[in-house]
Amino acid sequence: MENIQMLIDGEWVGSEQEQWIDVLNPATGELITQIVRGNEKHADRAVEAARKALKSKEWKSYKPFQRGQFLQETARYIRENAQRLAELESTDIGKPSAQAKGDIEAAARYFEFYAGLADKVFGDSIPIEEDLLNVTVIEPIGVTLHIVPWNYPIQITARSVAAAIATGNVVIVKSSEDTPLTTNFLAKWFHEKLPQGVFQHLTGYGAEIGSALTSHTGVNQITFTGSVPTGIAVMKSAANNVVPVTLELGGKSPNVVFKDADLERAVPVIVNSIVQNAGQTCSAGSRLLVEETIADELLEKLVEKFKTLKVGPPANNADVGPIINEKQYKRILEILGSVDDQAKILVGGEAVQVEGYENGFYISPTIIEASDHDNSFVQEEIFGPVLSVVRFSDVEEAIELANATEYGLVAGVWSKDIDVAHYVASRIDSGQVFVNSYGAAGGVQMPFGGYKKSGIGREKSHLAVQNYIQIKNIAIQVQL
Ligand code: TXE
Repeated sequence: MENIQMLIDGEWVGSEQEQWIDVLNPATGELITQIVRGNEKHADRAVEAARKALKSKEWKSYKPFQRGQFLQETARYIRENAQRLAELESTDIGKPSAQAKGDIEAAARYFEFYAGLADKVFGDSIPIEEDLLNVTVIEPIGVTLHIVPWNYPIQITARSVAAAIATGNVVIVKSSEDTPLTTNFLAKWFHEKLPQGVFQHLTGYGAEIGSALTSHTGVNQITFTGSVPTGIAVMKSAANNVVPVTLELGGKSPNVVFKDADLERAVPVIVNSIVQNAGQTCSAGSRLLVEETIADELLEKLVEKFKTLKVGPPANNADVGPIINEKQYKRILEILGSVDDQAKILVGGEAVQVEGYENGFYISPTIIEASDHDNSFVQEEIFGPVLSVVRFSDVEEAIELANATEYGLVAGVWSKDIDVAHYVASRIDSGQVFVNSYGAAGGVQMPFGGYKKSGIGREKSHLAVQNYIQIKNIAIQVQL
């Protein structure tokens, strides 16, 4: 595959003089392509171009409904190219083809959803006194920076970029050093269709071009998805410039299963919630809290199911793909290697060698039962196909444990008793709670974001446009 160039100020940047970073296929360990190792100078140039584009007549003259039409066309373009985009996403991340296809459709849905909203974001008129016309006017916030991780690149790019363009902003995307392919594909479309500088795509290491961008005084808003420590660093940079952030920082999301739950219904959903994308999902159902009296029965069913899961590359039509890179792979294996007598591995727990793919980073789907909820397996985000289990004895304990981590992104509550389900759902500190289900294939219309260290602000849904607007109050005193 040809090398990937950055899109800055309407030009493709990536000459032989640049430094380059290898991008590997995690399923095979083979080189896919190279990306430019972007630096501070690239960041400066991109921000300058973005500021110019923001003020340009060309972009300002796009009416809201025309921005909506463009976003609709983008959704159509994504669907027309769904097969190719799914292949790129699968190659970049190693995710099974069916999951990659689901990601592409979700990306199209984001563009479609915000297309519909583009001309429906408006202010108020506020009655204050006679002959004073007081109105709020909605303006774009300006230059928006989108720092995207490697686990769902096209979905995460789409959800914030679509909302930002719908509201008339300009956009700089810094894709992950591991997964530039689908954003590069979209960059070519934006390059063709939008005025110069409205959409720019930068590549490189987070600590280099990423941090040059987050600390840049010309950036007006930052949307970041990634780890807690990096999120904190991004927020500190933003604070120096008094710039708002939207942070989505992952979790240790529980499925809470009560004794009257329909286990036939729950088991496949719980399994999918942790093995999807090899557990590398911010909203993964990585914690299972189960009522003591049904724990053995549920765990037996889960172990049985885990044993049937096929681990391997997309080419083998596997259920569980590889871990994204060697660093993450080693980290997960180290965590699994540290199991002591406070925890027991019920299934999995080891590296998997896949014939013909010996350089890929495969780990078997794993269930660990811990005797104590304070155990690090239960507290920390492992970001692999690892389900941590703890038993509880009653409703109050279930709620206490569900809330006993520093995260609060998503939760699932499983019970046929509506009183129990609603009582628990309303007491869990979590941005989303699903009852007798978990996840919603992208959940485009549902507000998504974290309590506690899972983040700040909400993405997806109609609420996300709030991240990308400024409100100006105009008061007109009338006198004749
Ligand atoms: O994350 P980082 P990493 C969690 C998950 C995982 C851990 C580490 O637990 O095991 O994070 O993954 C860019 N300024 N999640 O190291 O460092 C970087 O280039 C600006 C959860 O990959 O947070 C990449 O594009 N940007 C998560 C992105 O930040 C910086 C998804 C994420 O990298 C930067 C991914 C800096 N100083 C990991 N440093 C989720 N919430 O879904 C890095 N980046």
